[in-house]
Amino acid sequence: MSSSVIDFVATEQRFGAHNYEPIGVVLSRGEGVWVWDTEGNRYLDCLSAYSAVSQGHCHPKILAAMIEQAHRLTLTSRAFHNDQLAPFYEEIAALTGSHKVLPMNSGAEAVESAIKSVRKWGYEVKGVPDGQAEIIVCANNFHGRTLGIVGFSTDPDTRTHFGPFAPGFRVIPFGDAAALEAAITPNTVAFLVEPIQGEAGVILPPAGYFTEVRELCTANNVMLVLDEIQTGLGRTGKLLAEQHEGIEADVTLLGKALSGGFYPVSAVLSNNDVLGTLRPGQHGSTFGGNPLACAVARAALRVLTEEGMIENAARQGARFLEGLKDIRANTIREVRGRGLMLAVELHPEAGRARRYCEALQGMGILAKDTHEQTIRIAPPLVITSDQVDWALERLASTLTQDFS
Ligand code: IF1
Repeated sequence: MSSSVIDFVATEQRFGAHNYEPIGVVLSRGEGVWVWDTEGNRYLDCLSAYSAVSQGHCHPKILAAMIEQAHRLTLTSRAFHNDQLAPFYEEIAALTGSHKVLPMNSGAEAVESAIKSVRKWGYEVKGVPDGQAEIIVCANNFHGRTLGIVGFSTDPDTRTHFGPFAPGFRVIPFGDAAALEAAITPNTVAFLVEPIQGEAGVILPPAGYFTEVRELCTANNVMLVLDEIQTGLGRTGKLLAEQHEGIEADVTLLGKALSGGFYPVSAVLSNNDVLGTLRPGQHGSTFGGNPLACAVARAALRVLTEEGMIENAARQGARFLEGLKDIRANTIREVRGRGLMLAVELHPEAGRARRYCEALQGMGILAKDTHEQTIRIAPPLVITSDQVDWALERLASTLTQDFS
């Protein structure tokens, strides 16, 4: 690494909490699918900030909306109305077919807010005895890093030495409808699940699983809460991943690309029952629903739909998946994904996925490993066929090498 890169990294090491181990690149500029490091080297971003930059880096229309609003009004608190929140509500409710919206900031805040809301619904509408609400979650889940959420994580790195944790959660295997049926009790208020498990390594559900899940939740008056913070907003080739399953959640969680990567914006979307239980003073946030966040989110949703990004994600995702499956390499155990949410799982004897990500960096591609053996591939939804082919060439060249 050059001396300037070493300086940046050394300073981060010196002052920063060491809770990440970034790939050795210092980025300074982004545009569309491309990012540049401080040395001027260009990379195709195959992570998109974990699907927060789905609209492409520094999208000019989202930038313009942010600048225009920032000149006018950024934060009022919810003690007063502002002129961006109502249009944001109208536009996201129309786009997603939702009845109620709760605007928050980070994805984890949306998840925590959904947990509070479904519990409150359980006590006040379903009639669960106070303090006994149960929420079912899946093994290998990832829903954020707050204490409440890591309390029901099954990943030791995510939860070890952060306890004690809140009770009221049951863990079942992902993809097993019979396990869900067996775990439901009269006190179950919700099933919280990712349509595709992202951090677990892009784990797709078995065909028909969510149809059974939907039927079980309806039959048992259990709220189906789909965490679409990573899978939503076009990432899988449809607006929401639930559409691949032909079902509708009772509660949908959005974040990340809801702002196109410009600002933390998340939202809980639901039918009236769940969010309708919240009364003034019972939940809130300093920044939730602020005019700058709403203006940015409105622009992010607009470009996503008006510039055909969702359809492009379906088209280019199919091309990318096909191309990955065509790579003949002994290192590859499985290629999987939906839309532009893809993953290449390596055989254990091929060595750590991180090593291949480091080699990809040298080929001009930035990708991220997850759980030792899997390389995630999630470029911005604006990627073109030529750029997919460009990436496939370099992936093939790297994956046919052996870094064991
Ligand atoms: C990290 C993972 C991805 C998410 C889903 C909620 C949240 C996330 C499905 C919380 C956030 C981020 C967090 C970030 C890395 C990244 C991640 F590797 F951690 F698991 F994407 F897969 N639901 N995921 O994926 O949203 O509070 O972060 O806004 O913590 O390292 P957030």
